[in-house]
Amino acid sequence: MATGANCSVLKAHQTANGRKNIQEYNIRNMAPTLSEENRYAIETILRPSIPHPPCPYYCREMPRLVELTRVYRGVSRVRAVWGTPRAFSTGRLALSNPQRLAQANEVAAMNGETVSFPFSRSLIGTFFQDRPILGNPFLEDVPLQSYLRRHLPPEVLNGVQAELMSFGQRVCNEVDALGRQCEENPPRLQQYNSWGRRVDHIVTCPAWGQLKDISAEEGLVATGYERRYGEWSRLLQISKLYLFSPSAGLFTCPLAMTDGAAKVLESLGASGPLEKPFERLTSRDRKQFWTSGQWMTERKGGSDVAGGTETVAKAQPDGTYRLYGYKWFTSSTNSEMSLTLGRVVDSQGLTTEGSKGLSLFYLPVRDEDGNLNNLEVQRLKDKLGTRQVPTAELLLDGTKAYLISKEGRGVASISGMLTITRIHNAISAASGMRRIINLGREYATKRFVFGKYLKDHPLHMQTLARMEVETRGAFLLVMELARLLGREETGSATELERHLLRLLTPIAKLYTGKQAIAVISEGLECFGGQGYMEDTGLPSMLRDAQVLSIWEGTTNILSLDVLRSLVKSQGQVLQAFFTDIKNKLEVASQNPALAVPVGALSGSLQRLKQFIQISMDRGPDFMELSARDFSYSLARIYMGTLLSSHAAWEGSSSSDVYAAQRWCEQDLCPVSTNEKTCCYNKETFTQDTALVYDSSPQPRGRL
Ligand code: UCC
Repeated sequence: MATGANCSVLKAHQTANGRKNIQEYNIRNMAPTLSEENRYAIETILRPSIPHPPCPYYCREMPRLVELTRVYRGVSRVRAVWGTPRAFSTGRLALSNPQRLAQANEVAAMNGETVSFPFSRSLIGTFFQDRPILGNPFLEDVPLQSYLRRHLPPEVLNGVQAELMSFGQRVCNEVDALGRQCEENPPRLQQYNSWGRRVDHIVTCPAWGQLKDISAEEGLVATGYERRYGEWSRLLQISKLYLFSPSAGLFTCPLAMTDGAAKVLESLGASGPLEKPFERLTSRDRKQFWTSGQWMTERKGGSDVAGGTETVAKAQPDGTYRLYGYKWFTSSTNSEMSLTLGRVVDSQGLTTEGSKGLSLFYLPVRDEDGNLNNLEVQRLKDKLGTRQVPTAELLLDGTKAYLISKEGRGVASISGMLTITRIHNAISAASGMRRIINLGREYATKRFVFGKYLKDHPLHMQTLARMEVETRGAFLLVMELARLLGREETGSATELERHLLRLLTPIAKLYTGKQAIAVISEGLECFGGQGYMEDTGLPSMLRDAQVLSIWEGTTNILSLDVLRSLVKSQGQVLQAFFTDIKNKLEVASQNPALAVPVGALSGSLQRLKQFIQISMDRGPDFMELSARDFSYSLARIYMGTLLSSHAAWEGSSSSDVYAAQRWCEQDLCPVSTNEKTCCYNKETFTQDTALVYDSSPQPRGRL
């Protein structure tokens, strides 16, 4: 039997039933034109006993076959001569035509070979596009490896690299499949047991529990608090989270809050009633490990916490409190504990309005007997993405809690938690971008279209390269936060670094969240229609990314937090920003290849300074209206500086230089550009409102 390019044997479906269908069809349709002899030949070759080796080239043969069958109609016998390979699509069209197939079968039969349907009921064709393969995400991440080599002292580097290498393998071999299971088996609420008793049990899939175990074993929270590597411990922890996040089925959400809660408890001394929870949150023992919730959002909203919190706290004789309220959005609600805000009721039964009335409480979700702590799960939220995470509405109805801040210092005390969860948010954003690029570039090496692989199409590579530049900027900003956090927590941070950490946290959260949505959306396009198919696992990446600009403070709320940090520090955070950039650019300017990006950054810094001068004369409304563009400007300038600084390092590559050059081609200071067009003037608000509502009759009466 012939094989290879000259083979006329088409791969047949291997079931006997399938063959029977083909056989019957052929004989019935070809009967009028077939001689007795040829009909016999066809019946013989379609017998199930004949083996059918695969032939990937069969489609290419078909145009020639069609030609031959035309000749065949006029003559009684024909010799099969196979033609030059042609395009697949032509062949496939020919094969999908039953008449031609029948003729092809006949020709092949006379040559002693077998032809059968590739697209019949029993055979779905032979071309299958290979899926993108996830490799060890550490091995595949050159920027991460390069960053670690640049910053870590040699005695730390070896240990960190080895740990990340083996963890990367675990992510690829084990975590990725568990994350997928969580996506496919979302949590559900079992409100009553079989006997009608209210139980409010949140049922998660086994994979969710396994991810919790892995998180404990790998020290995904503990690493940040054990401080095995001193100031570099956060960098190791955050690198691990960065590898873990895109595979982890959103288990990163409880980890973010757990890390945030541990930070708050540690800063409060982790003693008394806080000692045990702190140990649990930072445990590596899967049986001991707890996760924490962060219940801040009530019905009136999650942004205006000071104005929206209705929960009240009644003091008890034993020094604890009972909470009464309704929490509208509580994530990872099956955690063992939570931190939450409430208003302490005074002896006259009154509470204080606004931020000054809010205090911070710790509460265990269940009592010693395993019963819910006087709270009811009203329902699970129906979300666009993050469906793996149980998110619920909760009624607190006398929930026992411990006051852990000074009365009225709730927001200030929980802000330590917000810093951590916002950094986690940025980790998820940067790592989501990295994952879609890694899959996209792998796919580009095996997807063959328009005569070549995707990787050989310049326009496709341009798209991926633009995504890569965005991702490198985000990655460096996240790593810088990890470095600063590690230094702050070990007492080695300078004042400048502490200011930078405060300023860059909201900037990183707001900017990388937006980047992730854009880059991942673009990334889906790299797979064509397959990027839109749920069972590829790709669409959930976009759905999950959409939350990154929403939870833990929306883009506008975080822009206002940037302003808060300026006001609270009396401008010192900005001073630190300018000083740090100046220092980094001085070093980068030594490299002639970086002259253009350094020039662009210096120019943008000047424009930013001028804008700040202007805004100081214009008052708070002007600052507020420009807050988002202002934050974007800080983000772009700082990320460009980090890219240039990394490119100036002697161990950098030409790609690092190229990434810095490309980043700095964009408008690095949009706030200055927009100020020139009077975007932030008083009249703008009126014009914006008129534009938005235009001739809409409904709200006109209310304006
Ligand atoms: O809970 C949610 C979902 C949970 C799921 C989490 C999963 C995370 C996973 C991530 C990775 C996968 S969502 C809830 C989201 N809500 C927020 O993030 C709140 C957003 N709103 C704000 O951030 C607001 O701006 C507030 C709440 C901070 C505004 O409150 P106030 O009370 O009006 O603000 P004040 O009066 O300006 O600040 C009160 C104190 C001040 O300190 P003192 O009194 O010493 O001057 C501020 O300096 O709090 C301090 N403060 C801060 N300190 C406020 N914000 C900060 C901050 N960011 N850092 C340091």
